[in-house]
Amino acid sequence: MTTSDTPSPASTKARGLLLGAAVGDALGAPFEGRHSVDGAQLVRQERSAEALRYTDDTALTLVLARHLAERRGMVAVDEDTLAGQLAREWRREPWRGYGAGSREVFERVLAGTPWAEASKVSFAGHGSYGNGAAMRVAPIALVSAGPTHAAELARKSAVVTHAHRHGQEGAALQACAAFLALSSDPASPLNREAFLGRLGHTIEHTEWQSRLDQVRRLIGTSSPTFAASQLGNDATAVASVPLAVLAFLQYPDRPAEAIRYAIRAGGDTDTIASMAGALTAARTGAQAIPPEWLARLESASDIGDLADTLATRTPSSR
Ligand code: F2R
Ligand code: MG
Ligand code: MG
Repeated sequence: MTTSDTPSPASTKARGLLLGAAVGDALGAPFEGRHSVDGAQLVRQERSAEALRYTDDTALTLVLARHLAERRGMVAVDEDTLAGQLAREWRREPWRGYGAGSREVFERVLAGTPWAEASKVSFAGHGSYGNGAAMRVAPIALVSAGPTHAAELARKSAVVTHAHRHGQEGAALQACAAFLALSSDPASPLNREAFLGRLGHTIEHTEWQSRLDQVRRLIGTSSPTFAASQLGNDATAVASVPLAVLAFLQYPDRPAEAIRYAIRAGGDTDTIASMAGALTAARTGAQAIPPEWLARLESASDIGDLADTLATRTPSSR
């Protein structure tokens, strides 16, 4: 906060990024795994008086955010420290709904296996290409000096649990998108073509390039289920991060609409809505998130305080 107690623009955007991620996760969580979600079901969830409980997505996003906040003046991401912090968070609250591959890595890390070995054991030695590294990565944007740096730091943060290249590239794409959203001016219309072009420049893998081409073609598609049928909406990185980017590009200035679009697409609703919420509210700032959602969100005040701390952190040079 500034001395006058008016949030600085950096603080408002940092709050948007973290709170948008958490509220998207919590609103989407009850629908995770559904083929699709109809409007009436979503309206009921939006109007309920019940607390909005977040899942593993936010739990691990907050671990990474605290990791970055603690490392002021040091290398931004320390893999050994981060692996232990993520694993201990899982042990503290294992009921948040973790992916099986991540659980296996955390168990091994807690038993003393180095993360570089533990992360390679899952999925018959291939390592995970799940979206678990992408879903937690958005805070990286708050300490990055540019989109390429965000992607580099994201890969470092991802590799401790997701040994497969696609798991890491998903995190790199989401972090790069978060950086671009955070540094965009909400007073000017978003240049979607330039945004996608910059993402494509950072992520060179052909599989990801073709997903970005599909996203470009789908902008303006009003049906989230059709978008999901083209881009995928499951718990793998390659079939979820592009849909979150599309939800953002559909509604770059309306976090609630981007989150609704992501949830109505079905599939991995908590995760895709969390990633879309982080991107959209990082651009608009937290004041664009419906206040009635934030009033119901678990730990919203602590999440906001953590965002304020990160907003004062100068970009890491490493
Ligand atoms: N796990 C869940 N949701 C199901 C249970 C929730 C339930 N409501 C509850 O309360 O228990 N959601 C969370 O998991 C996703 C993030 O996953 P993460 O951390 O990447 O885990 P994992 O298991 O490594 O990967 C997810 C899936 O991707 C596929 N996959 C990954 N690598 C693979 C490989 N090499 N070969 C084949 N398949 C691979 C698998 O289907 C994994 O299960 C988020 O949705 C989060 O919300
Ligand atoms: Mg989850
Ligand atoms: Mg999920």
